[in-house]
Parts: sequence; structure tokens; C-alpha cells
Amino acid sequence: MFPKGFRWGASTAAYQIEGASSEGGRGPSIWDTFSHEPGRITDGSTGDVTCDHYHRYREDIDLLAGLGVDAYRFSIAWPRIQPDGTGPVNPDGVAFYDRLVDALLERGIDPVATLFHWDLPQALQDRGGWFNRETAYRFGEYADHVGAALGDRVRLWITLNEPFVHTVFGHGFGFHAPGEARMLGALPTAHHQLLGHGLAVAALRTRSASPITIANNHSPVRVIGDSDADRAAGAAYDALHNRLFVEPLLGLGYPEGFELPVRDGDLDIIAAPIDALGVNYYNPTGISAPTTDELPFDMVMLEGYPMTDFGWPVVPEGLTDLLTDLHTRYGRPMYVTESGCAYERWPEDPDRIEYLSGHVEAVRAAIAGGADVRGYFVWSIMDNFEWTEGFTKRFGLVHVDFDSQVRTPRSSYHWYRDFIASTR
Ligand code: PNW
Repeated sequence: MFPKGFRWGASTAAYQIEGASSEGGRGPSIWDTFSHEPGRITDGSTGDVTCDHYHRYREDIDLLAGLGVDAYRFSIAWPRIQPDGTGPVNPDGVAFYDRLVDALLERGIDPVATLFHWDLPQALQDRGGWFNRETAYRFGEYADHVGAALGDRVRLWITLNEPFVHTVFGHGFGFHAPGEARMLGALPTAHHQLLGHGLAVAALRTRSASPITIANNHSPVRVIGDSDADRAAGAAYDALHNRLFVEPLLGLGYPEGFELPVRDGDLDIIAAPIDALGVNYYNPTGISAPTTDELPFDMVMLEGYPMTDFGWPVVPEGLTDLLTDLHTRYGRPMYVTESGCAYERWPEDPDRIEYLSGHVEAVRAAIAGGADVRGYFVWSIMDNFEWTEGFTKRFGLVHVDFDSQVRTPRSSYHWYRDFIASTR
């Protein structure tokens, strides 16, 4: 059984669904810049319109209400609140999230707001983005504005989404905006994001009584090979993917082996108390000893598992392992803030039903083993702009036709609705 009060939900992010990229006084973000550069996005698409959620949010909230979810996780576009990342708020931007939050509450759905899901105002990027320590302070001010506007109604705060992915994909490999490929030279952006997180927590505490968390991407490490070098590589990868973005938040400092621009007092700011850990889980990672001197590990394809349309292995027991491990290491309440899979098929999508039923079962097993898990959010309520993959990868419980904007629930939508009802 799931504990009383367990929250079932679904997740989205602003740039992936909103569209209306130059309406309501919104400024450009790094994802507008990046997606408009030729060759960056697989199908040449952008988030200019995507699901047009900015105009269709009421219809989308009807879909959420039809599922019977307790909570909806969305993100706030910083460039709607502060078009150039600093200064006073843009009233039209705040008004959009006011309407959204009120419409959710009217339908009995708890608003769960992420402050940063990768759409940095371009004006801040022009001053160095997350390489510039000042961006952390700007993020704290932005959090204060959002807290002042919505702090009485948002029920759970998430400061950052996946600073690991934003650091590694956005600044290490350059597959994501802002497209910087500095390999380990990306690490300062990790520290500055976490500093921003700490400043945001402090600001939100003065504005809202609601709990605060962060949504970290985690991946249990599967060491491939049985040499000491393979095991050392596994530990190095685990420190980067699973520890670096958690341990300083809990007052444990950074794991060893990372060069970060830490100044006096930073670790105290970063360790501002939080109320839970958010866990985004997709798959485990295979790791062996490095064969080049670029990185201290090699990433290896895991074999013997079914694959999603993304080519990601389907390993539900990895979620049990992960939650159990995080519970053993840190002993904190947790939310699964994202879990889902890319499958093209519709309206029948038996693969997604199998994926999701396996993963909720994996959460149940972790809880039975003692982990304190308080909610599960499916990524995503509907197909959307899947970053570098554009519209070629579909994670939705609801199919979206990006020409007509028609939404069609898949069979997984009906499955999740019936499953949630069965836990009541
Ligand atoms: C997450 N990886 O991104 C994001 O939070 C979502 O916005 C995104 O749509 C979803 O997962 C599906 O991709 C990730 O390769 C991107 O390890 C890449 C990875 C993990 C998560």
C-alpha cells in the first residue's frame, strides 16, 4: 500500500509547453537562442509555440483534473517574471502564473512550482550566465519575487531542476543551451547553481510556509567490469551524478575530487535547510574504467533490457535501488519528481503502461523497505518540446498534434487515472 497522504502527480516545464515566447512581456531565454541556431535541434523545431499551453492552460488543467492527480508540477519561466533577469517584476508574467495557480486550486490540484527549469534569461547569459557568480544572487532575487507573488498558494517549491543535467549537457557537452562544451570546466556552473539554490531557499522562507525541495536527476551506477579501475570509475561517476548536487545541500560539503570556486560562507548558504529531496529517475548508467583521459570514467550502454523510443533502458528495479540507497545515505523524505518514458504510439501505448506500472511498483517496494517517499510525478502529462530532440520524442500521457493543437489521451492516461483511483 502507499502511505496516507501520498501525492500522485504529473510534471511539465515552461519552455517545453508554454509557447507564446514573445507574448506577455516575456524576454528571451537561452533556450530561445539555442533552439533558433541551425543544427542544434534534431528536427529544427523550437519552443516558440510548442503546446501553446500559455493560451490553452485551462484545457490542460481539465486533463489533469480528469486524471485525478493530487498535484501538478510546472515551472515558472524566469524571463516572464523578469524579462532580462533583474529588476522589478513584469506584471503580465506574474498574472499568467496567478491564473494558472488559481485554476489549479479551483480544481483541487496542488500547485508545485519549479523556479528554474533551464530557461535562463538571455540577458544574464550575456553576462556569463551560471559561470558568473552574480547569477546566483540574481536567482535569489527572482525567487523572492516569485515567493511574494505566489507564496500563499504554491504548495511545494522546487528551486532547480536537474542542475546535474544543466551543468553536464548545457555547459560540459554542449548538447543543451547555452551550448558550452567545456567538459569538466563546466563545474563552476554547478557551484553557482547550488549557491543560487541556497539563496532562493532563504528568500522563499520569508515569503511562504510551504515546503521546499530541489529536483535532482539521479542514476544508480552499474559498474561494468570487475577490476579495481572499473569500481573506481563507478565511484567517480556516482560522486558526480548522485552526490555532488545533494551532499552540500545537506551540510555534508562537496564530495572529494571536484574543483569548485567555493568562497568562505558559501557552504553555509547552500546548506539552508530543505524539507525533502526530489528525485528524477529515468534509467541506471553503466560505467567502466576510462579509455581516454577526458573523463575519469567511460559510459557504457546497458544491455539486456527493453528500450524506450529514446534508446533508454527500461529498468524499474533501478528506482527501488536508487530510493533505497538515497534513504540509506541521507534518510530524508523524498518525492519522485519525474518518471516516464518516450514512446511514439497512440492512442494505444501499452509500452508506457508497462513502464509506469513497473515504476510505481518499484516505488511501493522502496517504501516497503523503509524509504520515506511522499509522491510520484509522471513526466509528462502531455507530449512537448523535448529539448535537443524537438518534437521527435513523446513522453505524454496525452498525445499532442503540434499542427492542430488537438490533445488526445493515450491509453496510459486512462491507466494512470484508474491506478490513482485504486490507491484511494
Ligand atoms: C529531464 N539524461 O531531462 C528533464 O527534467 C525534462 O525536462 C525532460 O523532458 C525529461 O527528463 C526527459 O528527457 C533529462 O540523458 C535529460 O540523463 C537527459 C537526461 C536525463 C534527464
